[in-house]
Amino acid sequence: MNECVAFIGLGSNLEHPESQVQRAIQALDGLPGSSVQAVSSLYRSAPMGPQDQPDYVNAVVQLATGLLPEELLDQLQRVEQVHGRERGQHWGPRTLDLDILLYGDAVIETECLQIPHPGLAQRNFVLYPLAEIDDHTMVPGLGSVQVLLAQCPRGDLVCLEETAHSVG
Ligand code: 5RU
Ligand code: CA
Ligand code: CA
Repeated sequence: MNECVAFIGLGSNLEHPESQVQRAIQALDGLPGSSVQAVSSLYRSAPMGPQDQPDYVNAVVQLATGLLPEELLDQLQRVEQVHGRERGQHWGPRTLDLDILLYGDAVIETECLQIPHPGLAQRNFVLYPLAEIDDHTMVPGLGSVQVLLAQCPRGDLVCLEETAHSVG
């Protein structure tokens, strides 16, 4: 199979965010033709964008997958549904948000999918956990995670537990 390494951003700020994220990591490992290769620590931070919502818990996983980007997106949206995600206000609170941050070195811009994820370089809650897994990873068009991280203030980001680890 033609396997690819993708990085997935996880976020939750409703209904026990830490357990939502932990369960989602298991769900990602269970996706067809996919396995989780590394998991970052969990991080807590105040909401960026609309502020009238609870703090978020975020993490990043490295996923080896045989799914194509569109297939992976479809699967991630299913997992969000299973976790009771309701489509409410744009950028509003959610039980689970799963974003494809990177898919190999692919650059994709369609109606439904933008890879690399457009907010990646500005979002501390994405860059810090991503760098924990592999700060040499290249973001197409932008450079290494390490360099982006050096330009991104840590802000109020709190690491809940140093739990980053490789799997297998
Ligand atoms: C505007 C700026 C809108 C940054 C969004 C999360 C953004 C969030 C999250 C934290 C959103 C998109 N804040 N705000 N973690 N998602 N801390 O996952 F990210 S809405
Ligand atoms: Ca999303
Ligand atoms: Ca998001």
